[in-house]
Amino acid sequence: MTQDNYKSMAKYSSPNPCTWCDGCGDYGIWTAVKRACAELELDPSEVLMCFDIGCHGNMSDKVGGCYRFHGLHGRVLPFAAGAKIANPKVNTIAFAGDGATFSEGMNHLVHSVRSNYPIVCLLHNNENYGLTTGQASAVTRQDTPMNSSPNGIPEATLSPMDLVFSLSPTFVARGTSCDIKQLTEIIKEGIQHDGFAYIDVLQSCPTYNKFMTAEFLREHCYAVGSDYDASDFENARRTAIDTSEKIATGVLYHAKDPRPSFVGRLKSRDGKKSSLVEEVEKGDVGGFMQEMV
Ligand SMILES: Cc1ncc(C[n+]2csc(CCOP(=O)(O)OP(=O)(O)O)c2C)c(N)n1
Ligand code: SF4
Ligand SMILES: [Mg+2]
Repeated sequence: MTQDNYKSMAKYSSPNPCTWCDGCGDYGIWTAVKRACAELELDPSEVLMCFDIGCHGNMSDKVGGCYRFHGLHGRVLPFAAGAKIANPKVNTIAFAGDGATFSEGMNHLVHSVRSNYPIVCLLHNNENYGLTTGQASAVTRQDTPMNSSPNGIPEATLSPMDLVFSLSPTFVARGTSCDIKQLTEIIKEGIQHDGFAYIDVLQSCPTYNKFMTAEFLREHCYAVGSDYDASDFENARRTAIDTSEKIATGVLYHAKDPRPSFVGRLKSRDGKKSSLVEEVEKGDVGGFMQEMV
């Protein structure tokens, strides 16, 4: 990072102290996202960060400068997509948790991938409901004792990559909270992608996830090499899903000629130079209300 990048990164800082536990992977993700925005030389006024509810969502006032929105549990993707449709010029990043996204917000994830909303989804995958003190989420490994399920959960564990690849995504990546440099590069590529960029971040949660520790991640994850062809869908799908021995990280799939994003396909916006937010004006709904009476 250059001296100028450090200065730009400071534009995204906040006076509020972080409240995450010592060793929490959220610190790494927090650093990587600010660094990515700084290295892309994005002015904070060009960035919107949307947060779900959870430990990760507590980042909403630990970053500053840019636009921020802290929504309801499981609903960050529709908020982020709506904001992007209203103002496509703003780079929009949605921070989501595994608990929220793969349960309450599952429908939103499915429709976000198929809609190809041009936003980044940074999935803080710590394999549990962190904020509510360590309950099992849909991606918690089966048979792992968790708070409120000391014998492990009876349900099968959901594979986020299997799910996302079944929905014809245009961008899929995996990073870890321990490798900030790699995660920064992934986020930069995701921001520049004109479509839905799903980034699964394996995040350590030393307080409640005793299995996927930082040491585990360092030992089991490897970065795909420079000879890896991220435009090969079937190979990407296999590489992403097979975590039996080692876990591939990096940009795993980036469609070469991605289908147009949701915003690019909106016929009603064809040829418009302005954005919806610029078109907002006062209207008289009196007549309409009279008809309703
Ligand atoms: C609709 C709804 N259900 C449940 C909750 C309670 N709740 C708040 S945070 C949370 C857990 C969040 O887990 P996750 O999304 O994985 O985020 P993490 O805390 O792990 O970062 C739960 C269950 C809520 N606020 N709203
Ligand atoms: S409970 Fe886990 S995810 Fe939440 S702040 Fe602590 S270490 Fe981080
Ligand atoms: Mg979680």
